[in-house]
Amino acid sequence: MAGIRNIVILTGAGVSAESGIDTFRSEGGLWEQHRVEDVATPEAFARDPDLVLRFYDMRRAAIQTKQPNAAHLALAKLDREWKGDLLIVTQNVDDLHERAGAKRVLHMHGEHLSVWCTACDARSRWTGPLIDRPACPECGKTALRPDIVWFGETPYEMDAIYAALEQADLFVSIGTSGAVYPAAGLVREARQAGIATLELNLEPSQGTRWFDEARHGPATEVVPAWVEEVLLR
Ligand code: BV8
Repeated sequence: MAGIRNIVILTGAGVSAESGIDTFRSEGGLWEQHRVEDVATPEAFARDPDLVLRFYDMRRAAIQTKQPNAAHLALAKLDREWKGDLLIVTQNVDDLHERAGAKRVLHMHGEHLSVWCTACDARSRWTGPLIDRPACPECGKTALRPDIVWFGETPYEMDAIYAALEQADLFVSIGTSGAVYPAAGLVREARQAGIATLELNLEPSQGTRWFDEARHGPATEVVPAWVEEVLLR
């Protein structure tokens, strides 16, 4: 890890798996229980808003009963102690990185605990259900939707992500299958920029060949071990 100053970390559902939050593409995962086209696209929301709202109401409630795991806590420790730049770009829509104490976190696919008013564009923190069409706290209209980036929608803060990548010396991908773009393409951007790349995942991801190094195992084991190593460098 010599010469590493600035780190960009990409996390996916695998970092929250051991906290009891369903991943998407594993056995019995979310996309086995629900078709993406039925619950995670703007067209689905227009076609059957109740189905989509119930899907997100269930998940929003579920994450509030879960706790951060050792991987979240290790990344929060790295965030606290790392003297250089560090950005945790998460595809996850849970708040476990923040509840573990991480500060430099960017949710590129939105957040369960945020709602977006399609009437006034305001985002508000929200912990309850949306199925009963509550009024927007800002404008009072009943036009709230999950503040989640659905398929076909543009991920949040891509400019900030690419800017952080330009300054990075190390790109670490943790707990993601590498199935969804543009997140899955970040490792290629990193590699083309000559940045060192490391994959920490339960098993080889779809993009594993793009990584200089890959360590496979449960996040609660491989992530704390890596954090200790990089803090000792
Ligand atoms: C975009 C919110 C343009 C929803 C998500 C046709 C039409 C329209 C678009 C497309 C199209 N074809 C392709 C696209 C692009 C599309 C895409 O990539 N589709 C894929 C399926 C081919 N992407 C988009 O539409 C994106 N928008 O492209 O806009 C654009 C492009 C560039 C710049 C500007 C604009 C929007 C994508 C966002 C979709 N929303 N989430 C919700 O949460 O309900 S994506 C969803 O999948 C999750 O957010 C997650 O982020 C993402 C990836 O899943 P993972 O996190 O990787 O989870 P997964 O289950 O797949 O894998 C878990 C991994 O963990 C596994 O590898 C497993 O081994 C590992 N693991 C498990 N347990 C552990 C573990 N690892 C360690 N320890 C463990 N214990």
